[in-house]
This record gives sequence, C-alpha cells and structure tokens, in this order.
Amino acid sequence: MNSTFNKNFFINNRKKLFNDILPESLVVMFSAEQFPKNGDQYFRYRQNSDTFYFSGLKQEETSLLLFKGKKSNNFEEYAFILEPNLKMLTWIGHKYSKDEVVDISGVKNVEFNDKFNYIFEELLVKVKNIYFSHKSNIRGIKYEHRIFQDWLDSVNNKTQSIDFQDLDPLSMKLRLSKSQEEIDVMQKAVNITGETFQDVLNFVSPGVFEYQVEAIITHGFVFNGAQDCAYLPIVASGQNNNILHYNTNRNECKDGDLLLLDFGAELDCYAADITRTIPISGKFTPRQKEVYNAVLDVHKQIKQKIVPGTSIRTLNTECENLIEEKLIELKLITRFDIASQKEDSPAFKKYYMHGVSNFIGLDVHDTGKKDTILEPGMVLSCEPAIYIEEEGFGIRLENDILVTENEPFDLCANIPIEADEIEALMNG
Ligand SMILES: [Mn+2]
Repeated sequence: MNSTFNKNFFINNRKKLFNDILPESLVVMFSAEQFPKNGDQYFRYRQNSDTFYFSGLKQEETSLLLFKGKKSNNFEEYAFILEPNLKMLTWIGHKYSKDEVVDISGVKNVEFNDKFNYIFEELLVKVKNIYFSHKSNIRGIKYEHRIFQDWLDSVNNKTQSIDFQDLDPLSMKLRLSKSQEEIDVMQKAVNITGETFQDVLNFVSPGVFEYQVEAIITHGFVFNGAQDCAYLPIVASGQNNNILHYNTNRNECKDGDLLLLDFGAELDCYAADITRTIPISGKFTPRQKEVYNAVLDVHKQIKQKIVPGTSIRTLNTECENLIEEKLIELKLITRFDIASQKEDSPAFKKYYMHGVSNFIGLDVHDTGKKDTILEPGMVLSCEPAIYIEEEGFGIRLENDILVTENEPFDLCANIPIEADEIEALMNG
C-alpha cells in the first residue's frame, strides 16, 4: 500500500489548499467508492485522485476533514479510517493503523470512522463555508457515491447559514502543476510502459490475438511494479484502428494490417498515456508508411508548440491545420472539399475527429480545461492521428509532454517512434 511519495508532499499540498480557501472553512473529502463486481466481489480498488493528492492514503472508506479558523494559521486536520478487526485481518489482511496514517499523510489527528459525525458537527459550528467536490473536475462519467450522498443529504438540514463551495477548481489548479516528485513518478510510469512496448514488438506477428498482446502489456506493467493499467488498454488491429476507444481486444491480428496500441501504466495513482501503431507483419506497406510519416511529422511539429502561454484549444486548431495539409497531400481530401465545407463539419473531420491533447496526471484525462493557459510543470499528451476507414487502417501516435520554461520535455523520448526503428526492432 505504501507509495514512493514522502509525507511532506501531501503536507505541502494541504498547505497550498489552506492558502486558497476562505477563513472559517471546512474541507470534506471522501475516498472513492468500492465498485461491486458480482456477489461479494469488488473491482480492484483505486483511491479518489483528490483524496490521494491531499493525503497519500490509498485505503477504502477513508475521509478527511480540514478545518481553517478565523486566523490564517489556525488549522486542524483529521483523517478517518476503517477500524481494523479480527475478521477483517483474517479475510482481507492488513489495514492502516493510526500511526501508519500519520506516517503516510502527516495528518496528526487520526480517528476511526465512528467518530466522523461527532467531529464534523463540532467543527461545523465554527465555520461559514464547506468545501467539497461538486464533481466539476470529473471528465465524463459521474457516478453515485453512496457515502458522499448520505453525507450530503444529512448536512443539507444542518447548514442553512453555511455556504457550499466547490473544491474542484482549487484542486484542479494545484493538480495541474506537477512537482518534481510527481514528474519523477510519471517518468517511471512512462518508462515501464516503454519497456513493455519492447516486449510487444518482440511478440507481435500475424496470427496472434489482440488479447494476447493485452496480456503482454498487463504482464509488463505488473511485473515491473506498476499497480495497474491507468485505463483499459486499446489493442486494435485492422479496421479496429479506427474505433477511438476500442478495448474489446478479441480479434486475430492479420498479416498486412496495423495494430494500434493505446496503453499506459499506473504507478502510485499517476498515469502514463502512450499510443503506437505498428505493422503486424513487421513491415509497413508503402501507403501505410506514407500516412504514418504524415502523422509523425504533425506529432513532431505540435510537440514543439507545447510551451507556456498556449492552450489546448490553440494546439487543436494548429493540429487541424497541419492535418488538413497532410490529408490533401495524401489525396484524401481536396482544396475544393475545404472551400465548400460547412463550418460545423470541416472536411478533415472524416479522417481526424478528436483533439490533439489532454492533461495527464492522477487521472489519465486529468483536471484542466481546453482554455487553461499552459505553464511549466503541466503534463499533456500529444496525439495527432489520421483514420482511413476506406483503406482499413488508422494511425495515432501519442507521447506525454512536460511543459518547461524552455523546450518541451518529452517523457517518451526513449520510446521508439520512427517507422524504420519500429520495423528494425520487430525484425531484430
Ligand atoms: Mn491515450
């Protein structure tokens, strides 16, 4: 359960949060729900990203209360955890002791969960604001959180004179800018993913199945110490290249087709997010290579533009312009198509229909918005693509890029991406 982070990292994150909240406030954070799989089984547990960021605690049914008084140096911090019992020890194993929670998080007041309501109500009378997640940070899927909902229902009656504040914009601001410790962990997650890619290159040949490649990926990640995949790996051969979030991974890899792999290890809750597209036979056809090099050229150009002051929205437009030119060169669209296109359905969209970048961090699609102005310390994907359904293949190439004051730093710089390099490694 231990992480490579020192407790000072989490103490510092809470300090920054305390600076950003109003006086006379209480911050309430819950851990992620355990998602039932079937019967008495759960899916593998993964902590809520904010709760991890502010405490380092990875255990289920953990909550935090952070109190800020009238004076800016008046803080109280509480962590609430499961009370271990003999049955739990026999069936599930070790759970945090109070001392361990202090060691991991630096939170000094640690109580078992039965004390939560008592301490919460004691602090409630001293505050004017409660901060909690309004789920505005969550991209996509929002889910019912039982403990959170029960809490919210119960506080609605007690808090007539208290303002509800959204914690999400504050955690987004902090989480967007990565510290050196976070960058180190992300680099390790990328390195594990890169090593695993070498295993994939050695394994892939006509006749293997997508799920076998998935097995190589999972093996590489877990074997090298990652806790999980950051997201379900996309192992998409042939026409499946063109399904953006394909992860059924059941088909046979056929001679002459391409295999698109979008995969990333999760290390200490931090994600890598990498895409490579490789020839199943070990050799690209001339047409595949032509399209591959077009995407790679755009990839290299956009990467250089991931610098302070720009935004994902600007990068998207720049990428669309580059892709448009490539599509003309590849004879997929004409200048006439562009001249006669409707504003809401540009011609390039048939072959390239997603953005070029998203923030990466604790969430694989991390907090941050299209108009967020880039600053040093932010990590983003660079993932241009061209999908050609009528030719039965698509190509996406994705690296993870750190914004710095100078040149963008490519965390994936050591992972093979040149077409010739990929072919040489597959035939080595
Ligand atoms: Mn990806």
